[in-house]
Amino acid sequence: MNRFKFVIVMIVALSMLLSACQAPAAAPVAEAPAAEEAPAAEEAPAAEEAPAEAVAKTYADLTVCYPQLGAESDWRTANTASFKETAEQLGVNLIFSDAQQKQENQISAMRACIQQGVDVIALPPVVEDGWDAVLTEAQDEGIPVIIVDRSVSADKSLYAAHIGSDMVLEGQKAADEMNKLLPEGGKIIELSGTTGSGAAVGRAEGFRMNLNDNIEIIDSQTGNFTTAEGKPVMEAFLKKYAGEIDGAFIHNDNMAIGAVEAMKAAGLEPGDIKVISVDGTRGGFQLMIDNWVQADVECNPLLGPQVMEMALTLVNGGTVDPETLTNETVYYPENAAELLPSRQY
Ligand code: GYE
Repeated sequence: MNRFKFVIVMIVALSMLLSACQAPAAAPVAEAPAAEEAPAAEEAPAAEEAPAEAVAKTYADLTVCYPQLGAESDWRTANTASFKETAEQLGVNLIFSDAQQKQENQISAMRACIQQGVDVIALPPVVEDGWDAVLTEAQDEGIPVIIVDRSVSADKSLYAAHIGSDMVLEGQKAADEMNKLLPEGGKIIELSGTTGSGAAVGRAEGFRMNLNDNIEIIDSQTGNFTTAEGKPVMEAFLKKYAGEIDGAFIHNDNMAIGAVEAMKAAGLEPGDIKVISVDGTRGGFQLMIDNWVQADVECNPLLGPQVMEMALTLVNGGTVDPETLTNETVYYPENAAELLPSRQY
């Protein structure tokens, strides 16, 4: 090998040696950031999850205020029982009160709950109007309010959600039944629920939407959803319109019970006046079995589980459906006896 060849060989050997030395050096440099990134990426979500898990409330941490509107009907009794039983089963601390159908009592019960710093207020409003001030007070304190059963006229931004029945739809269903019972038309009376309540307003509206033109509502009075007040109203109707009444739309089963007492006292027979009632309570089923009521539009009071679930979602910062309407049907005398034993209210 001459000198020139020797130099070439040495250069090639040296450059091979250099690149061989560089390769392992380059590898760790390239890997290093990846190795650093990996644990960082894994740690990040864990660090975020930890505090969320630590503050997530369970039913046992929850205090729910339920300023019930009253005890006017079997529907209401079942609704109260649903809330109390659900709270007990889940371990929720329930602050319950009975406003005896007075809005001012419901408002002061709500204020007491706000002062106490409850987690959630579930409000079954006796009437639609007049809630803006107290809803604003709850909102200012960061207490979410779920409107239960009847609706409010307040702006939707003042409460988290509404869970309850579609009262307008119930009225429409009642009218459809009346149309079937009086195909030739006729004169009917309406025994309505508490004046200004979402239930009475919605049912009256829906009923008028669907009622045939040949059926005339000759009178409408409130019986405040109670048997005690429904009975004298029906007595007065029967006196005033003796022999004229073909049908009655009665906004709940308890008033229907009172109205039937009045009809019996006036010497009427089942079916002389076609009666459509609302609720589907055991009392209503019994009136169907005895043929005094020809159809009962279901209104479901068992709202406790849904409301508690929503309350928990709200305190944990979750989003909820602003409007949850209950699925309901219509019951008839034909299978009332068969269904009565399985009725829960
Ligand atoms: O129909 C009646 C009760 O608001 C849906 O109130 C409720 C009504 C129910 O007194 O029986």
